[in-house]
Order: sequence, then C-alpha cells, then structure tokens
Amino acid sequence: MAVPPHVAVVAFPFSSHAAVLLSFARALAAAAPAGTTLSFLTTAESIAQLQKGARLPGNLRFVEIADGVSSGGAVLPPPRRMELFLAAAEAGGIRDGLEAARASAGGAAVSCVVGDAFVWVAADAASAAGAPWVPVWTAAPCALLAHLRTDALRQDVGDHAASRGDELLTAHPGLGGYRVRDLSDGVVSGDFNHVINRLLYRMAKRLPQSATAVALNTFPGLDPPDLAAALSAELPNCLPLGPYHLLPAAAAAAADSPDEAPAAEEASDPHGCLAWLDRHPPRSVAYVSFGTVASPRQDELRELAAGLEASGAPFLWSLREDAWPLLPPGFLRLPAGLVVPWAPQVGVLRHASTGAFVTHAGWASVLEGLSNGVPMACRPFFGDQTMNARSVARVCGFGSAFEGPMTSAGVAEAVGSLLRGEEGERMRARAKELQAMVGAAFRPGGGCRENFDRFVKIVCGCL
Ligand code: U2F
Repeated sequence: MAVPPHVAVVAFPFSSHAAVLLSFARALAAAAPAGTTLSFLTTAESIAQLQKGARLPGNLRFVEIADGVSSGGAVLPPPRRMELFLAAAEAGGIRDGLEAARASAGGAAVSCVVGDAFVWVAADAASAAGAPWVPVWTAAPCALLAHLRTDALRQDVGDHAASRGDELLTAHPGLGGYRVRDLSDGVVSGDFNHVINRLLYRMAKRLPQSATAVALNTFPGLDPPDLAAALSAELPNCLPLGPYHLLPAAAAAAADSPDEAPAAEEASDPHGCLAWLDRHPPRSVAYVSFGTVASPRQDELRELAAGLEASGAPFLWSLREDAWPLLPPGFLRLPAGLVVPWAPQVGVLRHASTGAFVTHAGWASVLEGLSNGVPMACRPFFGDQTMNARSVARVCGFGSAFEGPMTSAGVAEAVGSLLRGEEGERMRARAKELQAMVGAAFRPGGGCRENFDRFVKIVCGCL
C-alpha cells in the first residue's frame, strides 16, 4: 500500500505572511487525499499568534522552528529579527524542523516541502530530504517578475533610477505598464543590502532552478497576458490560484467538510465593525487600513484624518492603538467615524455599506478589496506596494493612487470620487467585473479551482 503524503509547510513568520500561509495550508488540509499529514513549520512566537485564530483541522499540526533569537529578542527591530531567523533557517533550522515534523508524525518522512517563497532556503532542506520544493508566492505576480528580472532591469536602468523614474519599462516583457519609479524597493533603487531585498534577490535566483511548481496569488485574467507569459517562461508550473483568502472555504466546500467552511469564513469582530456598518446605507462608507506593517507619520495621519472628515463620508479606520494619540484632538469622537485597532477586514470589504477602500496596497488587501468589488485609493509605503498601487490605478483600473504622502484635499477628493464621482463609478464597474471573474475562477471547472487541484496533486505526489 502507498505511504500517505506528509507535507511540510514552511512559513515566513513576519507581517501577515504566516497567517496567509496558514490559510493556504488549511485549504491543502481539506483538499489532500485521506491519510495526508500536514506539518506547519513556524517559530514559537508565530505559533502563539496563529493559535488565537480558528482551531486547526485534525490533519494539520504546528511544528516549531528556530527563530535564531537568543533571550530578549522581542525588543529587536523586525529587520534584525528577520536576519536572525533567516540565518538560523539556513544553518539547519528548516532541516531540524523537517526532522521534528517526521518525529511528531510517528516517523513518517516529509514527502514534499511547500512554503512561503521568502524562505527559499527551504529548497536546500527539501533537496537534502529528497523531497520536492513547492513555493507559494504571496505578493503580486508583477513584483515576482521584477525580482526574476532584476539583473536585466539593473543593467537597463543603471544609476539613473531617479532621473528615469517616469519611463515605462516597455523593453521588459510583462512590465510595460509599470514605470521605473514603480519597481519594488531593492530592484533598481533603495537599499540593496536590506534583509528583505537581499532575500528576494537570492530567492529569484533559486526559484527557477529548484521549484517544482509555484503558487501565485492571482487569478487568470487579472494580469496582462504578457506578464503571465513572462512568468511561465521563467518558472515551472506557474499556478494562479488566488485570491488565497478564498481557498479554505472553496476547498472545504469541494471536499464537503462543512465544519471547515465557517472557520475559514468567520473572523471575530470584538469592536463591532459589522454592526456599525449595518447602520449605514449601501456603498456609503470609506474603509481605511494600512495592513500589518506600514504606519504613516503623524503629519500624514493628521492630513488623512482631516481629509476623511472633509469628505463628509462615514469612515471605518483600522489603526493600531499606539497611533491614536497622534490623531487630531476630538477626532476619535467624531460621529461619522469608527476607529478600531483591528477589523475583520474581509467581512468589512464584503459588507454592502463599504463603498471605498483607502489602502497601503499590500497585495492581500488589494485582492480582498477587488474580490468584493470595492474600488480603492492606494497610498503605497514600501516594498512591492508601489507596483501594486500602479496595478490598481493604471494596469487594471479599479482604483486610484496617491503619488507621495496624502494631503487632506487629496483624501477628500479621492474618497468623494470613489463614493460619488463618475470616475469612481467606472472604477467600481471594473472592480465588479474582476469580482465576477474571481467568482467564475472559483466555481467547479474554473481556472483557480483547476489550478488548485493540480497544485494538490503535485504536492501530494499524485502527478
Ligand atoms: C505585507 O503586507 P501587509 O501585511 O502589510 O498587508 P496585506 O498583504 O494587505 O495583508 C494584511 C492582512 O491583514 C488583514 C487583511 C489582510 O489579509 O485582511 N487585516 C485584517 O484582517 N484586519 C485589519 O484591521 C488589518 C489587516 C507587505 F507589507 C506588503 O507590501 C505585501 O504586499 C504583503 C504580501 O506579501 O505582505
């Protein structure tokens, strides 16, 4: 009798990455053949965070891996903690994790290593264990292509990133809709030695050599055809099967395991965001969030606050509590607004009252907005967010983007336009069109469903 698969899923335990990958792993757990074991490898701190969410399915377990931090690490800045984690992972942390996974699965060796592409060092551990490596890319395909093409882009742009900022990258197939200035940090400009930029550069070298397949957080039809073609030319088995946040419910429904579907759908709402939205008319509310890392400086926060007030629209703002004292006096008591430290974002974007999204253009947020047909105004801060904002505003056309810091007039104008303007109506129509494409891609026989089935077969050794 064939040995059942044992799939290790390796997380990048920072920002929203681990939560996204866990949701991906839940979907795999629901779709994998009976008897499959899944081990989710992440650090102790990340396990503690993730355990606050819904319970794990029976065939999925956490396995702790080293964070590389000696005592007192909690006070280290995130880039330093990332460096330590990656060094530990490369020095045997993933290999030891695979061994711990084997031990906790009654001796069943890991048969496949799936994982966040950021932790590309898992490719070596997988190879040492004789298992394929199947990375999951959580950000946008355009950013991945830019990383894969970094050497060519650097050669083209040279030291002229600033003076050539407005030039379109028409010489680079798939990137012709983006300007030099839109490229992610560390591709042709920025600090090439920043831990994330070094990681992405090395990752891009390894993906084409070592990946068996690559999961992409997109759906057929979202990206320009030449972008999809350029990625497929560089990477084996590129599988667009996102938005990832929709996978657990889709996989549970396909597997007919009703107890998994609610866990994937419901997020707790301790601050009453959904009840507050219930009290507003359809498409009247602007929802504001800048994800898990970005935080505007005080002057910009105040501009944003003034702009929201001036827009006259009701607003729901997810803002970390440590930033509340930076808001203008009395702002937290405005009757038009609700400021909360955390919102059940997917539920908020799905709510009929939400009409506009002011976002940092983190890729998960962009997909959550578009899959609910909500147009958005993007204020990118770092990393891939500038490319994502360009995708939203120009390449795909379902929103607008601030060029630089927000001003109160700019915010009032952007929010007013999204909620009431003709231009906003056009962007909403495009967002709805894309929402319908997502719906079709996730129906039986749809592109994402088929690609996810293929992904599961590759990972579980059935292909
Ligand atoms: C990094 O992104 P972030 O974590 O900053 O942002 P997103 O990719 O948009 O993910 C944020 C997630 O947090 C959730 C939200 C998203 O799933 O629904 N969330 C929530 O549930 N409630 C809240 O109040 C606020 C957020 C990075 F910074 C980006 O540049 C990358 O694009 C991204 C993907 O790699 O990772």
